[in-house]
Amino acid sequence: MKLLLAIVNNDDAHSVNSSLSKEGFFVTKISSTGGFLMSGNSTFLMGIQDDQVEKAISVIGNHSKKRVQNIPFDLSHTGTGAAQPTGQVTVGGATVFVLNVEDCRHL
Ligand code: 2BA
Repeated sequence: MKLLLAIVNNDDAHSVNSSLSKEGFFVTKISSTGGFLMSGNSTFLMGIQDDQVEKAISVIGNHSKKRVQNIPFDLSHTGTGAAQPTGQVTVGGATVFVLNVEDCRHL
């Protein structure tokens, strides 16, 4: 068994969530914050069988778009405090971690 941790843009979260559920996956969605942009994203937790990993990743990938986002403030912490865009980064589609699960019990 595996645990998938998938970090997804908030704008894609509803579509990813409903598509995974429709495909029969059990999903937990957690509200999270990216450490670099400090903006909200969504993290999905999914306990799944090994042979379902590629299918789950494919569903997530099909509903997660890449976006170019402005860096909203000075991340170099030079102390200007200016709320000016200082550049752009490409965010997403999704970042997916696949972890081995030793045991899982529904009690
Ligand atoms: P954030 O940390 O807010 O990062 C947003 C985007 O900023 C990243 O997009 C990447 O393009 C850029 N970025 C992040 N850290 C950077 C750095 N130290 N220097 C330069 N650019 C940087 P994605 O790579 O698509 O990541 C989207 C979100 O997924 C991230 O939001 C973070 O919440 C999560 N994430 C991505 N890689 C991760 C990792 N290795 N571990 C934990 N979380 C990760």
